[in-house]
Amino acid sequence: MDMVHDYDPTPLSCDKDALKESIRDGLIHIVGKDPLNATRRDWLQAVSYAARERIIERRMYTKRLFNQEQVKRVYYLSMEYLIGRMLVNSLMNLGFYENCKDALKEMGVDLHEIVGLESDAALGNGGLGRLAACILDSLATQCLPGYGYGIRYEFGMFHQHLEDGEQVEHPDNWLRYGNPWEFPRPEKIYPVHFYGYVVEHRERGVTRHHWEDGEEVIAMAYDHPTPGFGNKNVNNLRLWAAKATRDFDLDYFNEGDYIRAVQEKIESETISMVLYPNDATAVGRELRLKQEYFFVSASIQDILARHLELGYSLGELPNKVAIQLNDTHPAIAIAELMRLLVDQHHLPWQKAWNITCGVFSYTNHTLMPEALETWPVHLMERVLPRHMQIIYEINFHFLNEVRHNFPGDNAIVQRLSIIDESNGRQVRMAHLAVVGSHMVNGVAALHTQLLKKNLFRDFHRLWPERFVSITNGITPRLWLNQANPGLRDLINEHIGEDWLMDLQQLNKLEPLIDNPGFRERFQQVKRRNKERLADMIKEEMGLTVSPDAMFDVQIKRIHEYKRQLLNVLHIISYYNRIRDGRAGEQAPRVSIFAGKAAPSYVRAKQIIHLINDVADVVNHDPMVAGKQQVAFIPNYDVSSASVIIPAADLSEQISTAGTEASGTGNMKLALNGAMTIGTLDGANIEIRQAVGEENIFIFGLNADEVDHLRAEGYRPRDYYDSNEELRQALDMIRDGFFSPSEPGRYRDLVQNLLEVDTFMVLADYESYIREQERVDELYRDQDAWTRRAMLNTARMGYFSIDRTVAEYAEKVWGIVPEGWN
Ligand code: T68
Repeated sequence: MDMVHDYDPTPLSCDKDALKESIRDGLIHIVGKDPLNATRRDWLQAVSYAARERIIERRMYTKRLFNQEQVKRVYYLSMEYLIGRMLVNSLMNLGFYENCKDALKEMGVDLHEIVGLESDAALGNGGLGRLAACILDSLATQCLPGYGYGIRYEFGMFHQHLEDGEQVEHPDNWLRYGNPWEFPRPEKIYPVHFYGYVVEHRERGVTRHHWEDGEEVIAMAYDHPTPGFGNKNVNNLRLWAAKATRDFDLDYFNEGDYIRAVQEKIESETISMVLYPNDATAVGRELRLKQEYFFVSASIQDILARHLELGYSLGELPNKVAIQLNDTHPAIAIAELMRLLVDQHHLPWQKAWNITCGVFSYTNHTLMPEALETWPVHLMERVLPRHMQIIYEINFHFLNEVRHNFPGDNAIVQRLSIIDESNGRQVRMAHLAVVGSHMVNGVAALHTQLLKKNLFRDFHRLWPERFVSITNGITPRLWLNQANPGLRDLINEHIGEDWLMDLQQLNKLEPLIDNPGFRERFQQVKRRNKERLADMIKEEMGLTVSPDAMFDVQIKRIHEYKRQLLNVLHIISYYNRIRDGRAGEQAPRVSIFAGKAAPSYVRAKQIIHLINDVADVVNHDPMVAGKQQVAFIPNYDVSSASVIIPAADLSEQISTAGTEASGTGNMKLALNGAMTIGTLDGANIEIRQAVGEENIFIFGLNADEVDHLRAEGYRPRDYYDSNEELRQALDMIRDGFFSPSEPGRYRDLVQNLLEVDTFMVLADYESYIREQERVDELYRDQDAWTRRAMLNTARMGYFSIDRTVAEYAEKVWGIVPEGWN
């Protein structure tokens, strides 16, 4: 037989006529439709296939090159990827968006009209999942050999509907129409084991462990090639779907108990059925632990198989493989790699441990106690009995090291232990992650400082060199180039396109702020973006908002620490000022919210309800007509973010200092020329440094002041007693002014603010209101405002995800670009 491995196709042409032919062929031969009566969705499928054919060719070459060059690879392990729509991204990254648009046009199809039919790939909750997607874009764009691993959830992030102002969740059946961007790999399958027990036996003087009985599920790979921008590099995101072992068992067909076999199939396949919609809280459910182990085990098996297939030895793992843990969700990977090295490959413990620590590193995304994952020892023992033993052994060696370093200090041993004995015996996944990694990073400067000072204080004493700060970033390809074509074109006209790969180039815009023509164009772009958003609000909610007003935007998950309530208190106070004739000459404002609440987070859902109740009153009050409006845009996702962000004038980043690890929405909004009002929290601090103090509105307590106030005994009621406007706003909420049909609706919410107020909303109220007055004043001078907004865009270069990823590559992964262009 002929050798097939040097088969080389002629790369498909990307010119207009070739694309036209591909699209037409795809429509007929893949989608199976007659062009004469194809629907818009059929065309969408056909175009997607035309892009897919070209992506996969490049993927093949990239893979060949990486193998040939014997590169070191980084594997990003993440439970979440918040990708959004793929078509425009693919066309732009591949560089034939325009050709494709023209090709379609000649066939009577408008590309703009079909892109909106694609479902968002919403396999994530919020910032953590979106960061993973931005990192994949950057790895491919920078020709870095980086691969994502995750779960192919059948149902992603729920769809949020509003019914009478309340959030109602609907399932996200994103695969309903098929997914042209994935390649199922039925041959890439790995068994994943749960439950059972461990048997020990001696073999030539060593104890061996066998994990026996229990259940087995098959993980099957689905590949999602991820093209880089401006090059021909295509990396891969491999997502695992759970399949019943029976599917792969021929006996299945000959078996009597057919119904039971099918039931088992359903039970196994539940593992990858649905994304847990919780952000910033840990889920203690067995299914969640099984999801985590399921994708981790398949990924580690796959990584080892590739490593060995390429002819490397296990000892070379740290030279050829880096694995990044996106938070602790995949931290069980540390125990899994140890299990495979020790139990299957029979490496001695210490050798296996050195390899493991050399491979892993861990990104922490939160300090909040409720978000720190711990698993009850009894649960871990039942579901993953061998891993529990391995964790004990890791802990044993680790605690010996601790005792050696801190002789006689028993308290530190307890504090550092991977097992928390104080709380019904729990495995602390963050401790496992730190112990098994050679690098641990926070996601912004303040966050890393606080990690060292609080959560990982003792670890930092033990291993100071293990901790680094790597500030998050965002991809300018999506968040400026695609989302804001008006601003993109304006920028390109003046400084060219180099900023797409080197965002620092945006500083070349700085001198243009003194150019009145440019300022006017910048304003016009913002205006058109606001009109586009106003159209969306009209279409989705039936609300007419005026693009003349300031668009004051808070878009993010609904959470107490993010303090949507502080924003609401300002809205109510402003409303009262207008009604009492105390407002003076204020600029009209539209307060825009969007965001989902975890379905089980009662207080967050109540906050959504309150925002909508306030909106209802404000939007119907003739006394404030033309001066104030409130809009809660339902179902916030990557696609709606791409419309809202370019239209924002003001960006609300108002979390209690010390609670938001970084934030990335803050970066997207500032990059698109919104001014920030924010606390000294997360990356806001670095944004202030980058854009300059005059170009950002900072208010409120800083992280130290929050600590001190808490330590000396915070008394929220004092603020209520001493500030009349605050008192009036809170009384209105409490007494049912915004919920006349149910006056007691928010009584407990207000009560909680007065008595507990964990996130110090009342303490920051006054300073927030004052800063909002400064915002208003500046906004009324449109020219001055535009200058500052432009400086925000010009100075956000640092927050490119390419800078972030380059830092990981250098400081953590030890990988270098391997390019072909
Ligand atoms: C976010 N975390 C941080 N978590 O809140 C944000 N949590 O400050 C930061 O910018 C971002 O990560 C990226 O670093 C999250 O989004 C989650 O979504 C999450 C999901 C499951 C469990 C816990």
